[in-house]
Amino acid sequence: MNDDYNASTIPEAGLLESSTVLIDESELVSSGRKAARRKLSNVDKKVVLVRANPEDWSEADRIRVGSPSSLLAIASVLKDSNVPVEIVDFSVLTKDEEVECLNNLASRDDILIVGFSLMSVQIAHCLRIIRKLKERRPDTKIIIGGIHAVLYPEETCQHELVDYVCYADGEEMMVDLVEFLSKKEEGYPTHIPALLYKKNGIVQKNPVGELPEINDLPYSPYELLDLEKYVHRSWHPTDPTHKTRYFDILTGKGCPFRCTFCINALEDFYDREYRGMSAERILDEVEYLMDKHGAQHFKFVDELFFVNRKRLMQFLDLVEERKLKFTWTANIRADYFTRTYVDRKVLQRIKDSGCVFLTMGVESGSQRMLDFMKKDMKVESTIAAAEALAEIGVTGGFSFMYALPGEKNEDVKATFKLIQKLYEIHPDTYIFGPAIFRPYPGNTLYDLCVEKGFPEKKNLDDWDLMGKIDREWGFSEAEDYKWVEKPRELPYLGFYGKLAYIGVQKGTGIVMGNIQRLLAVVAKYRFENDYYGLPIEFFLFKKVMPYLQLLTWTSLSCQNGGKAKYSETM
Ligand code: B12
Ligand code: SF4
Repeated sequence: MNDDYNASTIPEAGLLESSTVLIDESELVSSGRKAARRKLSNVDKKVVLVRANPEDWSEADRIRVGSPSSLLAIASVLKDSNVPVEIVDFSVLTKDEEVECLNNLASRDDILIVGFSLMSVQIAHCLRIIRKLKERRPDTKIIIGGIHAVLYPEETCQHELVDYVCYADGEEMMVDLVEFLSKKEEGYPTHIPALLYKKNGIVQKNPVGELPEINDLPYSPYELLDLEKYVHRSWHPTDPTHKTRYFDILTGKGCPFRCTFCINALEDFYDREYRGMSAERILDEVEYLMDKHGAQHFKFVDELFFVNRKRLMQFLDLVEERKLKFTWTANIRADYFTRTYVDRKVLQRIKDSGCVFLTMGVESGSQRMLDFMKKDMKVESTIAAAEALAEIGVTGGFSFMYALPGEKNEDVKATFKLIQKLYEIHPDTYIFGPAIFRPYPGNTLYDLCVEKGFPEKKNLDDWDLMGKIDREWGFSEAEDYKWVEKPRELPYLGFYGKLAYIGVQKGTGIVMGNIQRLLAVVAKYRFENDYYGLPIEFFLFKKVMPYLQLLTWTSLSCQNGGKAKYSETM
């Protein structure tokens, strides 16, 4: 292995090395072997797996959506066990297609069970789909899995329209459930791990059981998707010239860090353990997708692709050995750019292996706020990351948020100053946000927000916010941000800060770019003087933006919730 630790010239910054979490190689499963999976016979009805649409997604968002990785994982094992399975992804359907698809689903009598993978923003749409299905066919069995079910298993199962809930990995348990339902035996599925069900109206919860070996999972069955709807994407968020044949791959789960706004900080969330595929298994799937589907670009959607350095080095060695030619993007932490982790030499190898874009959650330019959210990161680490990326010539993506409890105006200003600096260091930088922080359930920061008066949602129906979710605030409204002095001004703060400091991002159209340049001077004055009286520029943009958005993606058009946009990059 070519791994010279000391050859670097990378500057050290602050706590860089101490915050890097290395995972022992023994925690990785050995190689790309396939488990001998049991085959079910006589399953004559289908499993339909559904991704509902987040309510705040526009038609423009839909053309950028990644593949439904959780459903693909469940489908891969069902398929391997001879269970007929379909995936219906409402995220890529137009409004008209959606109506037709729903009517079609509700009229079918060949469905054994319908499964949803649920994020909190998808609940409103999911409930509408289930209602329609149950209205037409009350016997349709419904199972809910996904992150919301993991966070709120009992509350989800209590819902009258829900029959089953899976609150951990669902690949193997779904096969057990299909077997149980197909046999039409009396009794309850007491033997199926990670499952909740109702017995005489009372929710029952089975233990999690053993989690499946991640390396043993079959490849994602992309052929179950209407593939052409996903693969024509640019790896750059605003620059369409980087359009390529784009595939999402998940190569590991979990993260050992403890950022208080993230679900991974929950102690009982899979024990915060990282489970990663071997480099060999990853590249076997990469090669398979290149051969079978003509894949050219891969986004490793893991929250932290780089958490295991040994795997990273094996990955780089194998790409070279196999002479593979593809491009890729992944999430990294800014404090990984150190002499002992990703030094210049390793970064050069990363670039040579096809990496074009590295994204990282920076969150804030204020050290006080970084410490508050237990990011375990120094502001200097982000500067060092931008310097390293600039030197090697890889595009950097940095995401930010604001409006956290305890945050002051000067903290937000520090964030924008940092953004300005990142551009100076590395002009080929993309900034996600800064967006208003969305308190998603399942982490300690959310609990703090609730303590401060953020309205808590107690059951699935409380999340049924159809028509009330917007891109600015997510599922909240200004009044919910009790910890902010003038919450109604939050959108202005972000808007004018972006105009003043982010500048015109790559790929922005000429018209839009010139409008932004013109308004930057006014924006700077407003932002620096905290003056947001008569924000006509803001309203003008909001009116004009939807039309301009059709022409191009711009930094200002990406004004959705902080956590939401952030989560795409981490
Ligand atoms: C990859 C990813 C994406 C991908 C793909 C999303 C998808 N699957 O549809 C993309 C980039 C498209 C994406 C987008 C968004 N994401 Co996202 N994403 C992730 C990430 C990093 C990994 C999820 C994943 O695929 N894991 C791999 C699979 C195999 O594992 P899994 O999801 O844990 O699923 C297992 C079990 O939960 C269970 N299971 C899951 N579904 C089902 C269904 C059934 C029927 C059964 C039986 C079991 C089951 O079995 C699975 C296999 O073991 C998570 C972070 C995380 N830790 O989960 C965030 C995360 C899920 N995303 C999040 C958010 C907010 C979003 C967005 C709303 C952001 C936005 N506004 O743009 C969008 C919504 C997109 C959409 N159209 O649905 C939040 C959700 C928070 C919440 N409370 O809901 C998370 C948790 C990030 C975070 N830290 O906050 N995301
Ligand atoms: S924000 Fe990123 S680094 Fe922090 S715990 Fe979540 S996934 Fe890990």
